[in-house]
Amino acid sequence: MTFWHRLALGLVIALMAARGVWSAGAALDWADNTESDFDHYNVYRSAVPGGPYARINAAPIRVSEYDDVGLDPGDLCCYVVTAVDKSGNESGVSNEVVIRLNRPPVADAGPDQIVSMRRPAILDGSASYDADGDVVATLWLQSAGPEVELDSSISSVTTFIAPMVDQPTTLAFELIVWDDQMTTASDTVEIGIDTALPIANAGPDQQARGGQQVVLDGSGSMDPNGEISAWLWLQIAGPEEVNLSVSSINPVTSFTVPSTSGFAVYTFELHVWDNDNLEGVDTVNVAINNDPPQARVAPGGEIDEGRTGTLDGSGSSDPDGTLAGYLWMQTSGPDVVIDNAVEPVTTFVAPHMDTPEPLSFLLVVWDDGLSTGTAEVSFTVNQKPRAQILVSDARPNETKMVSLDGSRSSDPEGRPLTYLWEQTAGPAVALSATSSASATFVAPRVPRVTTLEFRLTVSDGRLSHSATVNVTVFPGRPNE
Ligand SMILES: [Ca+2]
Ligand SMILES: [Ca+2]
Ligand SMILES: [Ca+2]
Ligand SMILES: [Ca+2]
Repeated sequence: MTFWHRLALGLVIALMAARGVWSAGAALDWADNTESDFDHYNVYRSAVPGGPYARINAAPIRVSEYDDVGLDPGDLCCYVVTAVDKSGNESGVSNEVVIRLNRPPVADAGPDQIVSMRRPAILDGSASYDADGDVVATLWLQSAGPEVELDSSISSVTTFIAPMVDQPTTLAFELIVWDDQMTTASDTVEIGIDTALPIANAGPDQQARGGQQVVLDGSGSMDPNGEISAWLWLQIAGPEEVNLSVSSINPVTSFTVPSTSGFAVYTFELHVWDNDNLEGVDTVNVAINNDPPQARVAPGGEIDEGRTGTLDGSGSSDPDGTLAGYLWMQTSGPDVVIDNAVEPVTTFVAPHMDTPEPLSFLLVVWDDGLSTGTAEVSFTVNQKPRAQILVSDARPNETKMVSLDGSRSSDPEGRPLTYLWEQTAGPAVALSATSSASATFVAPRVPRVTTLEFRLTVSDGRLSHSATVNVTVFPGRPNE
């Protein structure tokens, strides 16, 4: 006789439900007993861990597996197994295997509904749940009525457009859900189509631009068994409230799209009532897209005092529409007159300035959707240099050396100057230089008091300025 005390540690027990087909039982499996006088196994079950256990096999079990069936979902099952030898001796119990049977999910296809023809109907299965896990998959199947196309058959919430029918009609849908143990549940919902309700038709969705007039046309609304007797348009979404022109209680109304930059959607609801005072509703979206215009101005640069400068914004553009206006404004520097501030290309006259400062202009452009763009341009104004002459002796005697010094001449921008000395009156003298900052000459012999005149012209390379000086020469030798 062999007393089989304890099963091998390799005992294997598996839950049948884990194979995805069953939540009402468990499939047990364990290691074979290989002793020569082995006869059969017994399987015991308890609802609480550790027992007390009750035997669940009616007949001796000759193989090392057992299917326990007919249980309730959610039950806690604690199993042990024993071996019995040919003499009827029973071993001690094996290790305990504890299993919680899967609870199936609960499908909820939502309440039955009545909808009017051509209106969207919503199938809402989002109340489905799984008490001990998650709903991991959803499937909608139509089971009755004229076939419709679901927006999605695998989303928990989906929609379809109620078809046109001649008489009241019921569509039925089955909702199937799966839990994470691949156990399924189903529910059905009925959608009735009412042929007495009026059918609101707010027209197809539209696209428009800022500033444009949009017509909302509900004249396609109809009543299957009577006539439409009242209309009402309501705005239900949009970045700002619009004025529905004329009247919002007519089949056709309109509004002017506010200016917008970027993308915006306005949504309107059309309510209609029939001669039985039954109501129908439809919505329409008006999508507004307006990319802002891009202001571009030709580069500024340096401009000479008194000259005409050009402001050129003709390179501005609108990526998705047309430019509707230009405005030039001066933003820095002494005020200048802009020839025509609303033209893409215009001019101004560079002013004289006591101290150099940049002239800046801002161009604002706007598009057909009244969206704006700006660009700036700056000019520096080159001022005239100033010629200045210092004379060493404005009243020399003849033969005296006289120097003419133009080095005090200056340019407001500090540009390097070029010089030009000329004699403009009196008997000619030989100037030591004509293109240096300074020059000298020897006072000529004169029979009487004689006046010489010299002119210095300085240039900054763009603009020039002249100064003159008189030198009066007296007869007779200088004193020294
Ligand atoms: Ca479950
Ligand atoms: Ca009706
Ligand atoms: Ca635009
Ligand atoms: Ca200058």
